[in-house]
Amino acid sequence: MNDKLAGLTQAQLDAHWMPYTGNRQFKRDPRIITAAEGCYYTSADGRPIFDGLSGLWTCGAGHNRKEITKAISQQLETLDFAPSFQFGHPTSFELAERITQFMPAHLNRIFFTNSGSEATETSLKIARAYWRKRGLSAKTKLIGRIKGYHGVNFGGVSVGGIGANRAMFGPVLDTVHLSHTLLPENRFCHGQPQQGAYLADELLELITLHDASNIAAVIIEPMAGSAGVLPPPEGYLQRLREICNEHQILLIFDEVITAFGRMGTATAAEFFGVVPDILNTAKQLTNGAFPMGAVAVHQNIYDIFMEQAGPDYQLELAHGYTYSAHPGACAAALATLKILERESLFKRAAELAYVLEEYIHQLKNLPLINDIRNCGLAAGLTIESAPGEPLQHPFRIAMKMWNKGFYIRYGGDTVQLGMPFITSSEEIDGLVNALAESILEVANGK
Ligand code: PXG
Ligand code: PLP
Repeated sequence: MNDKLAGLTQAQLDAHWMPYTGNRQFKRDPRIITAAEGCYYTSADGRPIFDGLSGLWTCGAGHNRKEITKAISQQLETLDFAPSFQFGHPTSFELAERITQFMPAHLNRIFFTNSGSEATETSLKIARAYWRKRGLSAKTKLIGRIKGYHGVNFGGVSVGGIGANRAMFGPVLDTVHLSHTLLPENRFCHGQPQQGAYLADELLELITLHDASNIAAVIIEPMAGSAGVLPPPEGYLQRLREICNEHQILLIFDEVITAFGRMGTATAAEFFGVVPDILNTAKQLTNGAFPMGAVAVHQNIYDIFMEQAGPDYQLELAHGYTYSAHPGACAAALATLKILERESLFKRAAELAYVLEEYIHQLKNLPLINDIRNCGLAAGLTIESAPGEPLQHPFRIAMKMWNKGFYIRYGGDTVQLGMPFITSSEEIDGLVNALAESILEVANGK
């Protein structure tokens, strides 16, 4: 019976304050994963569990890719750690140049972090420092968007637009937010909605109010992930880009979920045809096998830092993490990019995106379903609230799915899917059928 616990004691369970988890519920009824291979986990009680979210949007190439784990172990056996402040190791330079091959033209200067949250902080600090280097030190204000998720550090929650992530933590940075783009008229639309490009013009109002001379950057997820998979309305990103250009405001794309294949392309910038000044990545970069983020910066921005510094031994940017460009992470990323390319996994994700789109919208007429959205190999469903308990239905649906052998994400009033790029149409069909069953069970109070 207790094999569900993988031999753990209650004291061990209690000792770990788990992130973004209902700790009390989890420790009463743990969901422990002990192994993974391809698109499947093994649960502690020995069941195969289909990975409907590619880890946490991390493992598109499938789990336990030997090429990646070997590259990491070989690298660690040769060089376990090297300081990346003032000294370097070959793999980080090789990786930086390799990443530029996946980025839009000119986003060719790469700053390494260990997570998406750190990528956010790095991009916001570079944006502010850039204007200061240009003699425009009043340009400090940061603009985010409602429903945006940019990680959990103070900069990230300041520009972030999910109330629950900010509510408990007191004053944050001085930021303002654009409206989100989830419009009722776009419910159940397939892919990018037609309505809503006009929402980008809100940036003009913010500029009127705060003045461009005080604004450093706008940061958005080109397709919002965590809030429930919100593809941008047609023309919206283009309009934001134009306004940023006209008013000398940097545009930062947070592509922590979208970069390296989720959209069926290397980046969402490529998918939507809009190029930011700074592009943040993490997650899929190492296929989840090692923590790493990377911030791709336009060469013109980098050049300003190089030109506007003192003697050449002086720092151009007082910023960096102990583990920036960790050798193990660099090896994992190089091996991941090789697999993504060799197996044409972006193309495969793009093909599967059509399958997901077709299947997921078949759930439209089920009870509790208020909206369904899809873009790339990702889908989000908005679930009707239980009276007085807005979070209960998604939680119960996800628990039913776990019991049926499927891992999906639930959060807020949504459930989300983002299966590995190596999955099959049959597996997507199986997942969507199980989801339909689970929704019906919850709707019927089972
Ligand atoms: N930006 C974006 C757009 C993200 O999606 C982060 C920054 C922060 O990355 P780190 O590595 O610090 O977590 C994220 C992370 C989910 C889920 O289930 C999404 C994230 C993290 C965990 C779960 O949707 N996004
Ligand atoms: N706190 C202390 C006391 C430190 O010495 C350091 C790094 O040297 C940090 C925090 C930051 O750690 P990291 O570079 O891993 O982000």
